[in-house]
Amino acid sequence: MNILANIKSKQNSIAVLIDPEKSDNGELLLELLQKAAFANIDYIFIGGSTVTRSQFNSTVDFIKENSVIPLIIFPGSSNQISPKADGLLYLSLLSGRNPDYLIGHHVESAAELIQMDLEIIPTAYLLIDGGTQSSVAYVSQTTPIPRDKISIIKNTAIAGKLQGKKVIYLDAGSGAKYSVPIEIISSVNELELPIIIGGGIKSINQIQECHIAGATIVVIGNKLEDDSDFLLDIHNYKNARLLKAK
Ligand code: 1GP
Repeated sequence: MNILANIKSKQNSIAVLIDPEKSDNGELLLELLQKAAFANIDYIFIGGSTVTRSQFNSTVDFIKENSVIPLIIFPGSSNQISPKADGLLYLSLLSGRNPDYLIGHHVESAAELIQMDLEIIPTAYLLIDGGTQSSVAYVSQTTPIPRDKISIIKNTAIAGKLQGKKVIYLDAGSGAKYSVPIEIISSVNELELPIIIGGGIKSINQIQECHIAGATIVVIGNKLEDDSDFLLDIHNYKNARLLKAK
């Protein structure tokens, strides 16, 4: 499957984010994958801020053995790469000014990555203030863009588009108190690139608002760690949208 073509052709998608560091319980992970299949989840994202290579590889193996949902790497560092995944969000943390996350990790993994049969998706990654200090902000030692600075956010996304990024990921950070504001999504949507939204999404209402504002993929992480039955609500939401589209 061509992942980018699939992303472009499918609005109203939902991704489940799996952090290998928090997924050492095989039974729970299996249950999550089964519920994700039932909910018709479009993508599984895998990645985390502080994951070891062995944790990463064993979680990729487990997911691939137990799920057919496309697996996309959302890497926190250069060691989070695997040819067994279906695609990789090749993130440039454009909201920050830390060269390690703009080019450093990319150079570290380049020789290995180019040998892998893995679809690379150049992604403008923008951290937006979500009301708490996120792991990404702490680990990358960058400051998120304030949530009321819409023109800075839009200009950063435009710069990403001009650099050739194919996707824009707006992230309020895992466990954010406030998710990315709807006005920001609508404004960035004018660039006509697929938009991924994540961070602090905990309700169907939030998912729906993001989709209506133009989000192509909404990512759910934390909420499912506490309550995997939320996938049953997602199942109903997806079915209702499908019926409407008919
Ligand atoms: C964070 O976009 C993801 O990078 C998901 O955030 O864990 O808050 O859902 P949550």
